[in-house]
Amino acid sequence: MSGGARERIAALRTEIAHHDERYYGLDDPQIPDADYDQLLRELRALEGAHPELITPDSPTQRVAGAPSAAFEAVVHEVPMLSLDNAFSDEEVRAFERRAAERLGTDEPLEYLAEPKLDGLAVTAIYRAGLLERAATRGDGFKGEDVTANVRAIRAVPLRLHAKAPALLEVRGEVFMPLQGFERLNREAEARGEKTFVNPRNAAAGSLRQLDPRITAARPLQMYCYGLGSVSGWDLPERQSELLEALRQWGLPVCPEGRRVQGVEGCLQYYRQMGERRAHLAYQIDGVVYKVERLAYQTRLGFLSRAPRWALAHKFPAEEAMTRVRAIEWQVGRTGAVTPVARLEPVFVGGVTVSNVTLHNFDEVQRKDVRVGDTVVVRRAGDVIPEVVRVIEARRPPHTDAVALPQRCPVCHSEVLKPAGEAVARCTGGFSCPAQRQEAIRHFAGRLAMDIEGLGEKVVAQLVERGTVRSPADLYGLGAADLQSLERMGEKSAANLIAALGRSKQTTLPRLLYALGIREVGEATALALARHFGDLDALIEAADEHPEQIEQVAEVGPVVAAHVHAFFAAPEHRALIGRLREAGVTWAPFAARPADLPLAGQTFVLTGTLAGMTREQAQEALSALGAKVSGTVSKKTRYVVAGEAPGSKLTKARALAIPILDEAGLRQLLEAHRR
Ligand code: JCF
Repeated sequence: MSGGARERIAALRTEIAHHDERYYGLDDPQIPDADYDQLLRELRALEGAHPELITPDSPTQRVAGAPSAAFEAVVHEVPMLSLDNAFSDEEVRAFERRAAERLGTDEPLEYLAEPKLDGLAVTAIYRAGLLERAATRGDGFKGEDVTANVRAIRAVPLRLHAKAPALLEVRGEVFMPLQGFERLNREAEARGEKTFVNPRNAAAGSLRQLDPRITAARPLQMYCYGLGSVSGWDLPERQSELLEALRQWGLPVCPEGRRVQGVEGCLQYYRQMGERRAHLAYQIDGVVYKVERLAYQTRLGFLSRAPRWALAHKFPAEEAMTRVRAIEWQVGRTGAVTPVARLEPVFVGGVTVSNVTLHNFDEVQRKDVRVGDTVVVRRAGDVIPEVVRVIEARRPPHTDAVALPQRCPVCHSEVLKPAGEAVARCTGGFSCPAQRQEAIRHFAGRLAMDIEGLGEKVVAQLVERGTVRSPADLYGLGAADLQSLERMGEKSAANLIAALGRSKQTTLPRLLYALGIREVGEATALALARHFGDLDALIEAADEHPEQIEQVAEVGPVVAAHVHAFFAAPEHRALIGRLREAGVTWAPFAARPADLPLAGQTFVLTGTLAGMTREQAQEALSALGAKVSGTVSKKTRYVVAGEAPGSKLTKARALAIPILDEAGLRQLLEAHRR
């Protein structure tokens, strides 16, 4: 009486395979994980009652059999090639020239461009549509049989759809998406186990497990990109059609592949991918170009180990190793004493890095970075470079852990690190030349008093000579003081004096920002200006009713305390007095919300922005008078769409509401900066 069960089992298997494909192959799941698990449970129960109906391609049989003792060797019938690498546009152009020459054509070639996944190459053989064997690349000729492990990867179908060739060997990359990698490491850390260095190692380690149950528990993905042996199928004309066929048979293929025209199309794709790289769900280390026409691929053939019809165009490596020459402490505007590693210069992420901040003492301790250490430095996209970790095996003998300086390296005042805080600070205040210098630089900055020509080098000299001790001293500078500075001619001195003169006419938000009150950025300065209208009102509140400061929108107790403390200090009151005496003026800040540039406009945010948090975007917009709302309507002025936007974007399109990407938002904010 297994007739009904037989049908239900078949239906469940098809349905589960379908959801595996939706999830892994199409990145578009149709059902929640819990529902999927329920299907699997039902199938397991039915198979338990009817063991005679179990077949190897059942999704319950992904992990079957005992752990093996070793991996058997597998000889690849068609060798698994590597790719030639290009590191520059010129090398890509040379690749195209060589290919065109061999083919005897002048027309630009067409290519299939795709990301180069950072995982490990695997080959999988399907016979009569069933996964029969899978192997690693090994040396390209001989790999290891990892069938049991590859079967355990849900991204890899155990059975192909109908019409798959009698024999199909597909090649692709097994990798670990970043989210899964981070989760895996979090879990390992929580158990006190060793973490994986990067997703590539995690994928490789997961695949090289003798117990496939471990592989099954790892979040692996596979994207197929080519073929090995095939029979029972006439190859299509193009690489893109080949990939489409793999997709049709139910195999996962990277959705980012594109047909591009000529070398310029390749380079454009490379740049686009370079920009998107940081936002992809997985790591890539370059892009791959393949000549589209398979007939051309055949004619181009191979040179030793690599095809002449494909090229890997690498991104600059994001990680590199170098040595720490010194660890120094820098003193910032607010006295924060920050450790900086001086490195042997190293080319990473497309630039040469020789200094990298270690952020604070806790981080130095956590990473245990020491002078003489070999470290891994990472620079991803435009993110500031960081020390990822120390290679302890390369630590020279007799090193000491770094200690927090007791005294400021610049002014020798005491350094204090309040318990529970990460930041240590020099207690010297304005008496510390480093703090003075940074305060003056900040004061002169573009978003503060905007004193053109007063750059870092000029400020450093003025402070060093003692000509300028406080921002107010700037307004007493004469041509003679300036002309004697290095690389300062008569002309630039005159320009700087004119710029100083112009800067005296300022606005209250600029002045408040320029004062350098801790935690008061430009948005907070604007909020304070808007709330109090004039400086005297703010000072009065700070003196008499400090609780009023907390009532300002966007100002919390910490910021309020800093504002209060700032105006309580006599030297700050003296500074304000001297600025006024020097002729610095600002109009009372009359900006009622209606006067702000984006007043009356409603914005809606959706998706993730790369360079700012949602709160920052919200704050910046509302500082300009805009309203930020959660729902799109006809009245919405703009929808700002980041990565992975939601249904708000769909709605915006339906209502024909203008859509801004992150660059557009930045432009708009910049245009309205005071
Ligand atoms: O994504 C990759 N790592 C990748 C490797 C993509 C490809 O299209 C490849 C490859 C290695 C060899 N194609 C070949 C022929």
